[in-house]
Amino acid sequence: MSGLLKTIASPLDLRKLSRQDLPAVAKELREFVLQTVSQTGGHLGSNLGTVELTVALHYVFNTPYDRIVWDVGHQTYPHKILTGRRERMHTLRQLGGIGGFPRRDESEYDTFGTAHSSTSISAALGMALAAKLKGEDRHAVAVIGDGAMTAGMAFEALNNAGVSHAGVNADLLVVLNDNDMSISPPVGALNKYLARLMSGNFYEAARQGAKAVLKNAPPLFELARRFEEHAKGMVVPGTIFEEFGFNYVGPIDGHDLDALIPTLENMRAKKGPQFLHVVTKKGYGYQLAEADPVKYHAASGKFNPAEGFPKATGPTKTTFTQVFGQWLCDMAEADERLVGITPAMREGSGMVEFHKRFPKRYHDVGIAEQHAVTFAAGMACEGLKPVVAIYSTFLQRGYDQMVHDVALQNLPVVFALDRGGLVGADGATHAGAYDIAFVRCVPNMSMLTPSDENECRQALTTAFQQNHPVAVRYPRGAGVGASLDKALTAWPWGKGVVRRQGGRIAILAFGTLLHPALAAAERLGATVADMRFAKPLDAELALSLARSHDAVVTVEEGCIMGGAGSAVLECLAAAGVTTPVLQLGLPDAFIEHGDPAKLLSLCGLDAEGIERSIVQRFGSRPTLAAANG
Ligand SMILES: Cc1ncc(C[n+]2csc(CCOP(=O)(O)OP(=O)(O)O)c2C)c(N)n1
Repeated sequence: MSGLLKTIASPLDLRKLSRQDLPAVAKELREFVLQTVSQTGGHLGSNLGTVELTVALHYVFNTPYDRIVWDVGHQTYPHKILTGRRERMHTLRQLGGIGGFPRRDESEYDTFGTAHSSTSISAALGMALAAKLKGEDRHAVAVIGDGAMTAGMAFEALNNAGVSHAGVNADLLVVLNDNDMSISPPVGALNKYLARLMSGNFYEAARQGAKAVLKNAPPLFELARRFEEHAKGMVVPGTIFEEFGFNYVGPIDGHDLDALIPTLENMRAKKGPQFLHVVTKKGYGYQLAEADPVKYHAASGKFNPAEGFPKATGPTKTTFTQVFGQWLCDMAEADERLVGITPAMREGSGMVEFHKRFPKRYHDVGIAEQHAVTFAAGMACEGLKPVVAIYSTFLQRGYDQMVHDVALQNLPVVFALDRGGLVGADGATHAGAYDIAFVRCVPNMSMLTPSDENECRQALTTAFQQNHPVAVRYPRGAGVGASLDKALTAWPWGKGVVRRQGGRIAILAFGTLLHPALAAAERLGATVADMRFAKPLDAELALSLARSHDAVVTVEEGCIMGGAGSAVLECLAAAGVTTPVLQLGLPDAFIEHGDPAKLLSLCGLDAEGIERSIVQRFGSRPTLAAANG
């Protein structure tokens, strides 16, 4: 690292530099982001695209006294580097290292924890009004992408921010970082609207105008004001954001510090809700990422910046996501009522091929989980068979819609819940820890927990054949590598299977932890059942195993509280069966980012951990082994 960046221990140092130095800072910062991500993996394109914006915001605003809230927070690497974490960036997303998203416990500059999108305007509005109530003159800034802006929550916040609150107007600045991309190309009417704002000569004229105006620097403030008025005047008759009650400025070039800084200075001086529309390019400054922003949204591991992301070498294991994608195409072929719905996660949910082959039956609804679920409900009312592909963690957003719109009306919607369980480097915000608990308590809902790739395909087929709502949850990444039956075979409804017959202990496994459970059982001489259904629970199997063994152990990669193990306890209690039960699963704690295998081991959910817990609870291993004969 050369020159300036290493002199910046905090934004205070940045603010000591002259304006002329800032392009050099931005250049070094961009290089540092690229080098870091090439070693650690993580989000790339969005970070490269927000370098200048980050420099400008920390230069103009008095952070951390002034609050910057980053939406999603996947674009905060430049922010982390400028706010005292440069030397720890090599630990990014690793166990004990710094997180890939803002965290209040990591830095006072991380004003609000994010990772699920579209929360920034609400949070920043709360901060802005709190400042007013407390008589503080701090500013609150929300930085939100055009993708995140498609969510209902962002509009709920805009709707609330633009009005006075008992006579008080929030001094809130919303910066829309418009790069014309979500993870995949953006969808919806808002996107078309933003494109219209930028179309024609308007944006180019504003850009050139800014440059011309700002050439003869002082007094900058006045010139910036003129630029702003110039820009504003060109948007006739007022933007949708003005209709919401904001003072709209833009669009301006988000890579041009000479446009960004005076405009931000100017807007900082204004009272009431302000809206700045900034245009950036995802992956800016790194040719490969600019050319293929979908691919370069995030790196899964190390790469050589000169060569780009490595090509897969040799056969890689099929992931559960790929199993789902293949199943979706096969089932769509077999049943024309199938429609596939994704809230902006085409790639992550394995739907690229389905989109290609069945474009009319593919629906990317934007980052709008609530809408995705109710939209599916509407289609189900009309006799279609919707499959909502949604990460377990993001279904949390669509919970009421699942309860009120789908389950209450008993509509046949399939929820394909990817990333069930721990997710590794993305950490607690993305963990699919609660789905078994929050789905199974809802009447009419069922919850299937396949244990391997082929079971995943079978579970999806089983779910699709029902005439009521069913969730199928499967984890991130690959499983044990089970080979896939070509046929679309369904399971007998509500039935588990005994996978190993043993003695005293019966392990009831839900999902992919069946395999470490089998390994532990091998050493303990225990019985193991693949329960397959967290709901409806195979009560007959659970009760017969409880009655024929001295102890029952439940295993799941989900929260213990209310999870599948709880279902077993409820079943035993209802039948008056008093066999002791040990519940293994995720503890009542948020599990941080890190290597997935390490995290599972820390939670005691690898084979050794399962064995250890059983021995601790029910006696030493030799005794058990001897008893099992
Ligand atoms: C509620 C929710 N749904 C989905 C996601 C997954 N996700 C992360 S970033 C992203 C795209 C965000 O696009 P945009 O806001 O335009 O930011 P950009 O990456 O383009 O800078 C999505 C869909 C999420 N973080 N939160």
